[in-house]
Amino acid sequence: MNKTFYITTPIYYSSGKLHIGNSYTTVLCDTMKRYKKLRGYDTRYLTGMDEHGQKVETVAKELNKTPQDLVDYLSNSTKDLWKLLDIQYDDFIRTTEKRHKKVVKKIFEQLLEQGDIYLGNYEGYYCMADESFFTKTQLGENNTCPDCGRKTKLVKEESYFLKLSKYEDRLLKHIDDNPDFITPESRKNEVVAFIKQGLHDLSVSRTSFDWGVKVVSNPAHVVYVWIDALSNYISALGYNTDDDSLYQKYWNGDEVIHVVGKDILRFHAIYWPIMLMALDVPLNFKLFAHGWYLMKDGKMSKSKGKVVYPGSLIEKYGLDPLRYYLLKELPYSGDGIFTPEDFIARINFDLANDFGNLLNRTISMANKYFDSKIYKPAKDYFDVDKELKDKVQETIDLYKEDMDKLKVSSAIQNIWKLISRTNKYIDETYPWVLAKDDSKKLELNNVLYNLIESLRLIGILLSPILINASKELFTQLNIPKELQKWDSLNFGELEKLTVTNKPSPIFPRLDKKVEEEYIQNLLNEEMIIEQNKLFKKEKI
Ligand code: ME8
Repeated sequence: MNKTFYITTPIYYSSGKLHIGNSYTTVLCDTMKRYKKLRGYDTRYLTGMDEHGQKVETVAKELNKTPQDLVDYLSNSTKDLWKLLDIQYDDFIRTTEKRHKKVVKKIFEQLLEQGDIYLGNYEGYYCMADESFFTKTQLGENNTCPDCGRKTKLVKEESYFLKLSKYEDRLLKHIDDNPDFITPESRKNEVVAFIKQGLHDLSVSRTSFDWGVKVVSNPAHVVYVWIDALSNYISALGYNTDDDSLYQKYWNGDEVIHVVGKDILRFHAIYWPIMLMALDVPLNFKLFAHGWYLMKDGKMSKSKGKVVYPGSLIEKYGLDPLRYYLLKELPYSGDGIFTPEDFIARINFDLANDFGNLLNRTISMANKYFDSKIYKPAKDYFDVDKELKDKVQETIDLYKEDMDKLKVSSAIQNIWKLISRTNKYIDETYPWVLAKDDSKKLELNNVLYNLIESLRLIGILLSPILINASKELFTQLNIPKELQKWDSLNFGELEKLTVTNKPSPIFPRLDKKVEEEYIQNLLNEEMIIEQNKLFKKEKI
């Protein structure tokens, strides 16, 4: 039986249109799903929408719409976006769905019956944008939210509480016993430091608004949106229902990964495991917390207006450049800054010059010198043949290591080192000189074979990342289906082939100045248009 792999994105708030920051998380998970699938895993990819909470209720009111209208509109627009980004999710959960609410209700009642949730009174500060509670001492100046800087509101109400303190030691032990429970390491350290300050019991219900899952035994209370939202990871698998086969298979399977932004790690690394411990559900998951995409002047945010939308970039430049940019430019444990200059530079230098040109030159030479037909050589002819093959093997090994740890940016950088090495191989073997001497036919065939074989393997490694370009590479080289698979990831499996005689550049070079200006204008214009569309003009 194949090993299982279950990967999830956070479920996004239904309070505005998604931007490239949210798209990053979704593309990253998509890439991981495709990678694991390529390696033969039985994969399941869950994403969805967080549709309850005070923020949704407030935005809907501002728009003069019902919350249901707003969440229906945003869930459709999000699905359209994922289609555009060619996201291969298996399930899209919405917290307003019956299947989800049923499970949340059961979870809440069970924890209440067990005494892990109890009724008390809450007094503290609430940040609606983050749907988070804070104590006075945690706040910034003028009672602002320590996470996002917005004004918080003093809340005094009857509330249910979840006993976090009871599970503090067990949680610390779990983190200690499972060194890769939270990665990167630096983020894990932040979580441990936070827990060690001592956990206060968490307010897990609200009475001052309506838009949420009602507590069954006391319907004046609505379940706190984070308790509701976190449950999606198992409600979508049918946990605690008549048919829990997906839950048994994937949650209790081999690998479960929740990918989250650093802003919501605390909820996933503290509240979620404690909920599961209380429910006696195995803590089978790992957490990967990534950084943010920033604009030059701060974090991208749905409500603050500093945003880059993926739609127009894809329309103008195609899908792969955006996927490449997003996956490459965010370092494993830091933040990244989106600029039009970098976006165009990545297309021109990495995609068009280094990669596209290598493919194009190789095919043109195969056409010109061998009427498109290339054979596997009987032996190596040059010292650099071995060097190239060693570099290919090293790249494959590093790729596996990186991808298994979600270090996709590093995997991409190593593939580009191989691309550079392959380009250098052309400069070192002088195929245009070999072509002038009829007695060097075998040497020349050897050069072209090695180039094509390197490109084939590069195509396999890139297939979870550049989904269209890798297909185009296989098509233009005429690589048979079975040699596009992970099992064929060995130099020399290709025997012979006839490449296309009509090569076309997979990434055309762009005019730097014109395109940078185009994106800059797009950013300025779109911000205004989108806000108007969503908040004023468009019927939703
Ligand atoms: O927090 N750069 O939803 P959300 C990179 N509903 N990633 C970013 C980003 C940026 N600038 N901005 C957002 C919520 N993200 C809750 C989650 S899960 C049970 C509930 C990504 O719509 C990042 O992954 O605010 C972040 O955690 C997620 O979008 C939050 O989206």
